[in-house]
Amino acid sequence: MPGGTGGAGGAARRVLDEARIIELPKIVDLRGNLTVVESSRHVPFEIRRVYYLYDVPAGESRGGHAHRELEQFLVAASGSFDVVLDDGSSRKTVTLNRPYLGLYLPRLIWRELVNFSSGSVCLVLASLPYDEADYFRDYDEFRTTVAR
Ligand code: T46
Repeated sequence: MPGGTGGAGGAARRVLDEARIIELPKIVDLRGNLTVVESSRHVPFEIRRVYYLYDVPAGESRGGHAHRELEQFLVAASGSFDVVLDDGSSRKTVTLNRPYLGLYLPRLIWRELVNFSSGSVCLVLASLPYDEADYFRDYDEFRTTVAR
């Protein structure tokens, strides 16, 4: 991710604050625990797509982009990783390491996933089908757009 400014608040700051941890139901059982996610109930959008990242080699990162409309919910279904978030003026890092805690990401947040532990799995619930046109893959373009 390019160098950030950690700058002042304003509207862009509030976008970053919308990114938050949501605790999911955890049904404890001697046979093993169970966590459930229902569309528009436990996450604040209708789930239209599910994908997952796994077998991430040590030292590799994922993401490095933002979305125009897509909302997502990230869960460390196994292991752990860090999510570096940037709304164009502020930056924060969230560690995911519990399968019952997910990170809600609204639109217009630049994200990078780093520090994957061995064997980790990142489960992603998404509000829209895959669409390459929804991506900002250039940080300067993203920053210019959100500054408007
Ligand atoms: C995000 C992080 C956590 C598809 O064909 N369908 C899909 O649903 C997705 C997500 C990707 N792809 C293809 C597009 C690329 O050719 O898979 C390839 C890798 O995609 P990408 O570079 O976007 O993968 P990541 O892991 O860098 O990013 C993905 C999501 O795109 C992104 O929204 O937040 O996971």
